[in-house]
Amino acid sequence: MTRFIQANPYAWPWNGDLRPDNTALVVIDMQTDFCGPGGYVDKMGYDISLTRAPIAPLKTLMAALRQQCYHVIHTREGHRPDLSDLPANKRWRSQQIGTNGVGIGDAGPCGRILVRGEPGWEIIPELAPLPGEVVIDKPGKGSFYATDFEMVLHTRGIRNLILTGITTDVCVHTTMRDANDRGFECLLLSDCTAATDPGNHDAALKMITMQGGVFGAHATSAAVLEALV
Ligand code: C5J
Repeated sequence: MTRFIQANPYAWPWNGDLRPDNTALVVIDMQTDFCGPGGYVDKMGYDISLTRAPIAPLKTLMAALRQQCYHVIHTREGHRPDLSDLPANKRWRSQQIGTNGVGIGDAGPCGRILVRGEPGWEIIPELAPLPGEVVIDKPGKGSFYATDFEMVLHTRGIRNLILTGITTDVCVHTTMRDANDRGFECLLLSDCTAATDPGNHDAALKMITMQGGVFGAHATSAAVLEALV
């Protein structure tokens, strides 16, 4: 039996082979530092109502997919407390905007910014992983670089990735592009992702639709629920 989700620019996945055991919901970086008051994005002066917008639809979707036994995998961007995995240029750039020189690794209202173990680095309670769900800790924007994400996907026989989280144009897109190059079939959910700039979110969606779906496709969480639940 084949099964498809209504998506743009094609009904997803390409081959209709959509099952709980070969498909994962990937929830990227829903951490206080990216969407909570006093976190990194808030400190930079961006509007966190934008990055908080995916929380409600994602919560509904996660509950529905968990009930159907789909894989749920979470990621967290963050660095070791000694900052030995933080490139100097990444740190320097993070200190340039709106933060009065306070950037990644420095103390902020939610602890040291994007440092593993600090309150701001934690996944927000509304979307907390359940015991047994895989959490990938990544030092970069993409979920594959310097992590065991690909090994987990292969070990579990996962071929299809439903990508959600923040931010659309940075960590979600980087992960999608990299996953696509590795042969995974990717779907990005427009209402379960967000950027710090709405124009960038829209542009990131449009990019996906080029060349017949250059990195995969995008859809809404409603389309997923309609097809799978
Ligand atoms: C950023 C992310 N934007 N999770 N990280 O720095 O997208």
